[in-house]
Amino acid sequence: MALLSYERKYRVRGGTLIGGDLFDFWIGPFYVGFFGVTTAIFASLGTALIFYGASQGPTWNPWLISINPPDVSYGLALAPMMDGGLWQIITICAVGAFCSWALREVEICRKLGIGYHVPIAFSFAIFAYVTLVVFRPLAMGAWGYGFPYGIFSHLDWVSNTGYQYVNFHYNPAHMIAITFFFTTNLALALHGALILSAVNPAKGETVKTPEYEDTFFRDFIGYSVGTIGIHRLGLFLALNAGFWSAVCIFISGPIWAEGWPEWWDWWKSIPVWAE
Ligand code: UQ2
Repeated sequence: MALLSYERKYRVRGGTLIGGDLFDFWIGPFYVGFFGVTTAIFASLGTALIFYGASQGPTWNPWLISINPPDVSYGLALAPMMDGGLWQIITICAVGAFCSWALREVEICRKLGIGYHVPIAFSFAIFAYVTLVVFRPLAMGAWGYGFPYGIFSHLDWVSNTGYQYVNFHYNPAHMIAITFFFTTNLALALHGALILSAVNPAKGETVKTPEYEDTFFRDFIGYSVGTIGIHRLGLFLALNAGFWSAVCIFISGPIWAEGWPEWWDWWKSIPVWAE
């Protein structure tokens, strides 16, 4: 079915979670929905506040603009607007926009009668962000532990936070997260290359079927994970990368407040070789 006639068939009422038929319409190619409206409101307000904060700051250099969280001395209280309050409201707008975006995906899935894999996947990214700016600051007792909204400033935050735990590469959850990021990269490189090798042939050659893809890997390593399997594997690897990233930063501070290299001292005190 051609895409345009298919769109006519699926662009029907229903599937909304809230608001009934009220926001059940499209603007051009974009589905709106209640959560399209809330996304637009949160995103516009958040963006406007970032520009307002920038206008009150010392620079318009896009690399150096930074909206900073309050000082840790404010704890979990609301801070004055120019002293971290803006960061707090912008964080609420960001979480509101991201969650609205995920729920808009859910409504589109319901309209189409497809699974919720895409919004579930996106929710892992939201979870990682919320861990950084909400869960970990809550667990540590101050909004000041969130990261600043600026290009260079957030890089400085990552660097400083890492060195606070001496060598972040000794963080076991960080090790797991990195391993998942790398393996995600390997899987997508293999998959992208394999698909192109079969369906984007040289001039004069024909497009090859999935049997060729399977056979390549059977000949090569004696195993093919399969055409659905590679997508299950890819989703599994990518979600774990995001999940363990959230774990690795959450345990730094609330669970383990010393340097990560020292964490491995348990290894030296295993009775077999410890005196
Ligand atoms: C595969 C397959 C695909 C693929 C890929 C493989 C036909 C089109 C890439 C090969 C992948 C394997 C063997 C798993 C590798 C494991 C890790 C952890 C990277 O067999 O089926 O479908 O795209």
